[in-house]
Amino acid sequence: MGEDELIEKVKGVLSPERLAHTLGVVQTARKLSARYGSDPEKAVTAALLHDIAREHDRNTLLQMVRNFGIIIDEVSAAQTELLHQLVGAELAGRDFGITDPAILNAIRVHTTGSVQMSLLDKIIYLADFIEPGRDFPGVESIRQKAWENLDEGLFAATVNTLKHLLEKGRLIHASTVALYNELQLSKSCQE
Ligand code: DGI
Ligand code: FE
Ligand code: FE
Repeated sequence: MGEDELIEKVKGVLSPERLAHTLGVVQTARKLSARYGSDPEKAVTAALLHDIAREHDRNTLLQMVRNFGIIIDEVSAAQTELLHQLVGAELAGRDFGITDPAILNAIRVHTTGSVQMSLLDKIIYLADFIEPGRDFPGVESIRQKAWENLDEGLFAATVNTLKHLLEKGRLIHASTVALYNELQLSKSCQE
């Protein structure tokens, strides 16, 4: 499927607001992949598909988790918004014919992040965070860092997420914590 064909198909599953966000992620992912020397085609495909499961309600997502045989942990089961990364990767394969594991993994970890993220995983995670439609406090500084140094951008985004989750009293997924620790460890090694 070419990019235009993918866009047409994605339009069918996203609300206008989510589509605008998705196209922002595509634009940012394209720029980040040029900046950091990643395959732009893979970045565009992963960006286009990253939120294809985002519009489904909790029951539908849980049903899909069962049907796809996805094994989920307690925290993902309790927090609906953590399910769409897992279901999204399966739908990208089933409905959009994506077989490239690099693209599927970037979708699968785009919300929580994970340890040992690939360049593509990091680009999608960050593009999702800083696309032009995002306007939360602190986004400008994360944008700047993401452009200067990918891992510093990633660290800033992860810290922002953790603070936000703590403030709201939400559950924190183990992958979010693991990413934070990994980045913090590599920072302290450099000091
Ligand atoms: O799908 P989007 O809204 O574009 O963005 P996303 O896939 O990054 O999902 C964002 C939401 O996921 C945001 O409200 C923060 C939340 N999130 C990220 N990590 C965790 C988390 N929520 C919980 N409960 N725990 C996490 O570790
Ligand atoms: Fe998402
Ligand atoms: Fe998103």
